[in-house]
Amino acid sequence: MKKAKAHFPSIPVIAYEGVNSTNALAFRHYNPDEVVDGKTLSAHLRFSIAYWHAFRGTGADPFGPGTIQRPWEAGKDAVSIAKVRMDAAFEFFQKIRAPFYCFHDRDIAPEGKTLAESNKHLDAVVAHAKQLQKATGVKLLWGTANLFSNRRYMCGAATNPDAHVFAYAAAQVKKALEVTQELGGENYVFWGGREGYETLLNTNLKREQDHLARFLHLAVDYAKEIGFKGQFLIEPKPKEPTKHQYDFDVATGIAFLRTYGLEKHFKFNIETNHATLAGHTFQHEIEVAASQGMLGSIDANAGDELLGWDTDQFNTNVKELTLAMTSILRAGGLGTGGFNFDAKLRRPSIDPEDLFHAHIGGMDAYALAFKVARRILADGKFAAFVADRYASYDSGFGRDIETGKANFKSLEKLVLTKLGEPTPRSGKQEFLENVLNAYLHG
Ligand code: XLS
Ligand code: NI
Ligand code: NI
Repeated sequence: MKKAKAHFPSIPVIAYEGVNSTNALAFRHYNPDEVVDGKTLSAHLRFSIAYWHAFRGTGADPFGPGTIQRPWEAGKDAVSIAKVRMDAAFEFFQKIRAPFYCFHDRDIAPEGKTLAESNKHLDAVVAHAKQLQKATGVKLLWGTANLFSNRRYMCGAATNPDAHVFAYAAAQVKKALEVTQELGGENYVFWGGREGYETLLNTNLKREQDHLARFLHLAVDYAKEIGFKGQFLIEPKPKEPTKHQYDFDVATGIAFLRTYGLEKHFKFNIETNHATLAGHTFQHEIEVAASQGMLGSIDANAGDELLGWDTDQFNTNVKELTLAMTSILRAGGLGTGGFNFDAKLRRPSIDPEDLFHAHIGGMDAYALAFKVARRILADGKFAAFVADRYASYDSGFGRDIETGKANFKSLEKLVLTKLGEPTPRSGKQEFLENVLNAYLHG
């Protein structure tokens, strides 16, 4: 492959320089080559760049069009522009030291006038992506289909009241699965897009949920048919764009999958900002998924405490990330998943360099959280406290409760004849919060 022209000529490959570095274009905590437990940090963290934000985000908001203008967004036809943009993207992936990227079909190739034309565009750009992946070693963490931007999807895709739209969405996901497989994608994500509703005055909720489940079954069947081995992931979100999104949170997702017999085929892609929109912490959502062996991957970002929508900011809150990391590591990690920066630059952050500062901050925060979480788990102080708190279930009548040997009558007899009144024990929350702070701030 011929050497492409540099799109970020003034920016070097980002190096790890350690905590004392004052170089804004260096990592202070993330050393991709550092070996921890026989594996590099890069292999532990599996960072991924979200194509839609990093290379299709323009800073547009409801009050005005985009502010971010990239020099490579110029040329005659949309497919050629898409290829040059992709060259810039892969240069970025390499310079920021991200081993993975993620995309929606329509992020990487322009939609055509017909489905056949869209598929043709996609094939042309996927061939280019395949070459770039081979040349750089950057891999596809997951692919997905954009089933929410085009006006045909204004009332949903799989949950659209019009079966014609369901059929179109099915055709689009069929192709998205094929290209994800072609590019060696390790997962495939289903975020609900507009799968939800605005008002029950025009909506049959039960039928829409049945249709969503039918759609997911068709996807499972087709993946099997073509031999796609990637992990299927549901990405829950409670609201936005619709008022009531069907995949509200992880718990709702688990119930939905079990109701429709889909639970064997899916895990969860948990996004920090979606967790907070649902009124949960990031760690809560991780813990709920992990409790059922369904933790799949992370969309790494953050919301704003004062704003109630998906602001998709880069997360530099080491405390929040440390708590999340303890749950992820306790669950045995993310498997084929990774940490995908589903996060965008603020509207006034228009320099190409800002893309680097944003991701450096995110990667450093995660790497630091990873290290602190490992220390916390190795020390085992919280684990010992929790184990002791539940110790009454380890033997005697507590064990009988857990194993199903006790019943209401036997327990009543026990209380009346032997146990009497329980002695309350402190939960020691403030003490534990101080222990946590000592890990974070020394
Ligand atoms: C939107 C979602 C979206 C998914 C991929 O809120 O986070 O970006 O990650 O469709
Ligand atoms: Ni996301
Ligand atoms: Ni989101």
